[in-house]
Amino acid sequence: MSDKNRPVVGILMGSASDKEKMRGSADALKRFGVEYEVAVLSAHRVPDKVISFVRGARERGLKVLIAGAGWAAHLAGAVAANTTLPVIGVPLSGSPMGGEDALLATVMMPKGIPVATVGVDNSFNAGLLAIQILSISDTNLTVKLDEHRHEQAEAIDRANTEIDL
Ligand code: RP5
Repeated sequence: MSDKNRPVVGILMGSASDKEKMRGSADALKRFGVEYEVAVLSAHRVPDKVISFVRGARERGLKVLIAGAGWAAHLAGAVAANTTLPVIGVPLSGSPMGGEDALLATVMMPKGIPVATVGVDNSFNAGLLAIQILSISDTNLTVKLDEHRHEQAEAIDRANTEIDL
């Protein structure tokens, strides 16, 4: 595999049933032409596999890890505990608590092991944040991020010319 096609972002999820909620990360990365790999890795059901995946991640060329999980969402924390790569947590809805449980489990990391947490089910923002991190050393991505911001601003301008009550 040439370096160009080598995944630089890992999208991890606690269950295959999280797939649709995590699609936003893949959408963002595809839109910016960033290669990624995907894995289902449960913090509670296959803890050893989480460790071996994450400990080899930097060597395999991954630069940012995104981890989405619902309920008592410990995946992002377990991932962050085993790497110094940046970890972005996506709390997912689906439990009787609607994602508030996953939000608190993901965001309330103890001092020393950070997880950058996005909003409940906002996996697109996790992908975008991964791209922003990568853009620190990739000016091509910086240009695309500026274009994306510009497109968003244009959409607001359009809304202002069309808004009617
Ligand atoms: C699923 O269980 C959730 O959506 C979540 O991602 C997953 C958590 O798995 P464990 O890490 O608790 O096994 O129902």
